[in-house]
Amino acid sequence: MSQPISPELREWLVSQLAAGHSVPALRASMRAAGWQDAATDLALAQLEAGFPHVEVARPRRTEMPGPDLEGAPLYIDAGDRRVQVLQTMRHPRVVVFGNLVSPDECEGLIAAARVRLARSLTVETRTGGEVLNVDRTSEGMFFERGENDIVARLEQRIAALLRWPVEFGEGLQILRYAPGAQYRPHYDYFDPGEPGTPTILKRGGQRVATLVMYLQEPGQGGATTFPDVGLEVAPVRGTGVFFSYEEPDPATRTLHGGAPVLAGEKWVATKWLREREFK
Ligand code: PD2
Ligand code: ZN
Repeated sequence: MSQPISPELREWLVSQLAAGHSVPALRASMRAAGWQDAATDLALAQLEAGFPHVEVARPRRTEMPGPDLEGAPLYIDAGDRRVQVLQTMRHPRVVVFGNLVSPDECEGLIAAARVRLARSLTVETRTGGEVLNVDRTSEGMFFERGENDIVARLEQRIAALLRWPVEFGEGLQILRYAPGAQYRPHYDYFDPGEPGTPTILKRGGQRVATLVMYLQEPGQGGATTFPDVGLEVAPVRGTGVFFSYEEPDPATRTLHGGAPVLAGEKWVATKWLREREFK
């Protein structure tokens, strides 16, 4: 039936897991080394069968997306751009970035998205389907990953900035908020208690982090709010707010919302990061 994994690979996997590397990180390393995901999954499953003490099925999440803040840098080299670190918070983990998206990129994304807008749907964890959500009065659309040059460039930049593989990200979502539109406070992870969640998780696992990038600032209102900690991030064009959540749990304090736009139009791009490859 299946081939046993080689002693060398087994030894390497055990040492990596023992050193605290997560299964997603191992999968990324193995992919970089040319392994197919199916082979990786098989190797990890075989390892689990032989080493029940190694938690392969539900590892402690030791690796998370996020910028390298070691040494309290003011700037981070994100490959093609020097991104500013404007503000950081530990719990919840929130980082506000400046110089993240250029004015041309903002305009290009808006122009490509505008013609494809529809009233925003959210994933409904009750069924695993998509529904119109009264809590979200914006309009939106999704780009495929790498769909056009701007999207591809931005995805590479985000991967470098947040140290998370491009393949672990969902397609970029664009939202437009007209005056009065808002996004009531919610969590971005999928509620583990809902019956539709296991179906959703088959594709890429849980969401573990969010990056909201501001493409057009409204005249007034439209902050991204974190009600648990009283934080409001101003929707300044070209900047973005990153937050991460190790567990799908309110204890992460990542409840957040989009405050009502009071004047003008607010446009954002959201990138959600999953724990595994999102195919
Ligand atoms: O547009 C926002 O500020 C916002 C707020 C909360 C976006 C999202 N959530 C999201 O896209 O999940
Ligand atoms: Zn959200």
